[in-house]
Amino acid sequence: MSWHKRAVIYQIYPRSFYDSNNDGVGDLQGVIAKLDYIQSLGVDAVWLNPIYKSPNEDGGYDVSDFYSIQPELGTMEDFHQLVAGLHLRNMKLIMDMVLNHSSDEHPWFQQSRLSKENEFRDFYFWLPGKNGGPPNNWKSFFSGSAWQLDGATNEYYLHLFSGKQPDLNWDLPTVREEMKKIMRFWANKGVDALRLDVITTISKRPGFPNSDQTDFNDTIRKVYANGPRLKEFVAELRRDVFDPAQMVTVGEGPGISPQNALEYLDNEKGLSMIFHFGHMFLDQGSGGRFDPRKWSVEEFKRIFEEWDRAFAKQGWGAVFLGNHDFARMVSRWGNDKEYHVQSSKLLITLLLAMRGTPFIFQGDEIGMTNLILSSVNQSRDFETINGWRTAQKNGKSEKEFLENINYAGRDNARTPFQWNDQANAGFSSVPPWMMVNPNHTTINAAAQENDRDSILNYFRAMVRIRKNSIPLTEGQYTTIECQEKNLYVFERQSDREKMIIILNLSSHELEWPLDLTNHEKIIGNYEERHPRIRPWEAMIIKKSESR
Ligand code: ISL
Ligand code: CA
Repeated sequence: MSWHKRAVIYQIYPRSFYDSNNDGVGDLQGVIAKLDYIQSLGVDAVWLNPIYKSPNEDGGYDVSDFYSIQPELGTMEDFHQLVAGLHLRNMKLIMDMVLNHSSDEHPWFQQSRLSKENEFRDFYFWLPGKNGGPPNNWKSFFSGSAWQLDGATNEYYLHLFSGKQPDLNWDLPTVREEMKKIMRFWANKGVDALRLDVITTISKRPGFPNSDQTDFNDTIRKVYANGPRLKEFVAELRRDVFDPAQMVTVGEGPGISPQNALEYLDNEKGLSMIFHFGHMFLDQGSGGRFDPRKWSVEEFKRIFEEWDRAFAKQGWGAVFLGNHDFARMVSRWGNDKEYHVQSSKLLITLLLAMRGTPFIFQGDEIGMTNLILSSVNQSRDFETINGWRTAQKNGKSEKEFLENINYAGRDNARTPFQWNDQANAGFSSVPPWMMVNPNHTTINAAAQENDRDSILNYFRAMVRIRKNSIPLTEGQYTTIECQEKNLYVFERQSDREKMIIILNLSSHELEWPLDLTNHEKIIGNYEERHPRIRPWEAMIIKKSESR
């Protein structure tokens, strides 16, 4: 079984992890300084968000040089030291490969925009306008049109994200060869795996037809993602890069569905695993991220069940409840007030007991929460800042927009890691690039390190349990139906052992869904036994060895 199927993976957003040289920005030496902490979590690999040279309009996802390290994050020497430090501790490195677009400051684009005859012109998508406007009605993930008029040649170029992230033309063989060279370069530096940024959108529909979808997530699925040559491109990368370099891959798959995901996970020609977004769009209305909708535990449960069924026989899921693009998991799915500790532990139990490779986002192992911004000016996220421009045009008040971003904005995930209760949460000795969450005085790693009942030590215990349990790593998944709709109970079963995971995703006491006699408690987030299941109670039990 490939290492990735047994692994627990820790995601690091380096700018917000630890600032080793006190310039206010997290850096590679900061990650190196914390390698013993990372290893103490029991994780097997680190996914590092992009560290390439970038104007940093989109947190490094706008790459201007794929072959060099962003100066404020460190040097190539620091990178070599980080790889060595991880491998020394028997941990692997997953690099974030930004394939769908480059920065507009990349030399390729600087050339491409010069003239229609330039040799790099077709590295990107250029079209004349229509009826005095953009070539079609495509909207950016970051609000506004997905096209920008460029004066030099009076044509529009496509950018599914910000205007500083022009989409690369993967239909051009030279673009594919250039991207393969980049991946080989990093593979030769010891990178063990790649997280493939928005890989599902790299094949565009010929002729750029208008979108006939009103719901933005339908637009992603039916218009931007799953293009006609996507499967072909994935197979080509697998043949020319991933297999030769023996690299594991995890695709970021906005727009995939349980019905089509396996197309990209073929054993010989596909990716190793893929992030789906079924649950991550659950609380988004037709307007996308800043158009929240109520979600239910029932819906949440069915999504996990449906996706597990999709990967029951082939393919492999990457399981996550939060990352750098979404609100903190305890604030979004749990209760970050009176049940902050219990619900953090419950979500950790869910994440680490689910079938598929679990990805834990930095800070979720200590229960970091959302940040409350009091003004949009405090945001450091282009998606939010640009979203506010559109919201204002649509007459939304700042108060209403602030509610939206305080619930779903990406700033929530990008506050500096809370190391201790000192100034700047011990992240830096100077005020960081991004606001520190004031609750770092109580929620921080130092306060939890030696507390046996802390979220951090619960996470460590759950990692140990998962890695020593065949059912939890390899076993089949089955939902156990319950009367109580806020109870999520499922089984993980190998041919010799069965674990039952019981989760109360509510702030109410409920009846136990099954008789616990003859069952051994493996772990739980409440100590003593209780006649009813308590608010946000999580428990894993297994049938006692038959006497
Ligand atoms: O915003 C989303 C749709 O609701 C997210 O799914 C996310 O923006 C999308 O999946 C793409 O994310 C990736 O590519 C972006 C970058 O901003 C994100 O940080 C990255 O995870 C462009 O590179
Ligand atoms: Ca720094």
